[in-house]
Amino acid sequence: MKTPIQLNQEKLSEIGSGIPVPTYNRSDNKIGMVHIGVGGFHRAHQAYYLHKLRQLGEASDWNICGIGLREADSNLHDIFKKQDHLYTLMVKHPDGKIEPEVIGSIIDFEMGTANPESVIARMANADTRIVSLTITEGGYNFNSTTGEFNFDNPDIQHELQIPQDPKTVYGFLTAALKRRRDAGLPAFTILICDNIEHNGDMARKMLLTFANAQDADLAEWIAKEVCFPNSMVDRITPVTTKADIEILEQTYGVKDEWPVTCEPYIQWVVEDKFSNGRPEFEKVGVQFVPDVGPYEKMKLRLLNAGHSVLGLLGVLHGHPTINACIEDETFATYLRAFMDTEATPVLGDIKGINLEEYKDSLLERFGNPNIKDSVGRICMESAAKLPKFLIATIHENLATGGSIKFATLVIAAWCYYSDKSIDKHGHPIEIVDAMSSELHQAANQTETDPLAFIKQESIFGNLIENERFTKLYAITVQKIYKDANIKKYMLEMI
Ligand code: CS2
Repeated sequence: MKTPIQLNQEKLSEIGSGIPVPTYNRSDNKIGMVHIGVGGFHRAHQAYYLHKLRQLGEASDWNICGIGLREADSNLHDIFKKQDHLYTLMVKHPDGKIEPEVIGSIIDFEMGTANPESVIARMANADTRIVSLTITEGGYNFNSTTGEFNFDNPDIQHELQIPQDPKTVYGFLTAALKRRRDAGLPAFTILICDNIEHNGDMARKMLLTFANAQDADLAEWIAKEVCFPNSMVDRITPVTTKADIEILEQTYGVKDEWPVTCEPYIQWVVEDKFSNGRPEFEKVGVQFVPDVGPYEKMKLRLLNAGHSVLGLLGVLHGHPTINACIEDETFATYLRAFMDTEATPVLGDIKGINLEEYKDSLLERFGNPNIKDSVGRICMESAAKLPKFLIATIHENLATGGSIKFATLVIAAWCYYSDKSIDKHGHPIEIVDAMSSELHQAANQTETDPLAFIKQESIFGNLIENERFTKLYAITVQKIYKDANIKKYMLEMI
């Protein structure tokens, strides 16, 4: 085997013809977008769309500067430094084919933890016209049930007292916007790319609440000047594995310490309201619409909820991946039954979309055998995800008298998982959740109080007061605690 080529700007021309590389100039260009939270998803989605646009010879003013606000981001920072912010996107097709492409649209990366002043200056720079975010569903610092901003967070308290030393997105955004206002510069757009219904409206409400506590005049200026388009984002992006890095080295001769893998499907639907211009993303397939609401609800309640249904039931059964779940007929049938009888009836009217086709396509995407999306990734941070993905559907079905049994089994499985951290074979499961100790504590009381888990108000709201739900949940959770034979209980329902 030849020595693999280290991915960086200088070596780009040595990369073989099997891998397309950026053909645009990356050195002499402006940064127009600052992105907070450069995980795999951002690199497979927004950065990919911009790369496509740049390959067309356009958008040279819109390059991305990534920002890391967590210590853990310094790993990517160091790798990006070696690789001149280049990385490989490996698109994995269901037939086993892999399409790698080197992406060049991110041209800088800064750590907010190391140098907050430099990050504020970057956002306040006249060239920056959009600040976009993927900081995960749990990153927005609000209570899932009440929707209210959480002022108890010590980082929020810190930045309210010392605005020049921001810690969270709220501190950084207000510091930068204040500087722009004081300099007479136009505001940037705040573009949220996380899986939250009305994500732009939510971010607007949170930022204004925070800004108001800091400086009421600034809050007023932000309310008037900053646009927060809602957006629906979609591309399944599994966690990169060592095997992916090896395939890239051995089959394609490229040494990239952190490539990103994803499915072929990609979608981005955005409301066309921007404070200070935007790239012509429509040229590369982004849909601009007046109201993104129906698209986001459909995606969250079918795709994301569908993932959680498979993930939480699958992890207890011992399925390692989402595609392994779909290969199991019981899981595929159960998922479709959940979608048809519980998720779809409360979706309302989604004009112009054939929901049957959409659901068929989801089963196909989940079944992509080459993707190997681990159930572990899906179960991560369930406390932040499930209120929006699944629990909202239960609430709505309770209000309309609709079916709740498929979703209830998932909640009961989540309780068992949070309590025991083992699958039905007794194999340990690693739980990654900001609320893992609260979840464990509540779940751990199930044997004496079967309803203990759903008493967590910040996750379940007032579900505990609904007798129809509590009766079914109590029976279901007690069954699972008997033998954890999740498949048996799934089969009883389909
Ligand atoms: C997943 C999403 O986080 C999750 O549980 O459902 O990451 C999903 O893969 C993406 O939203 C797909 O667009």
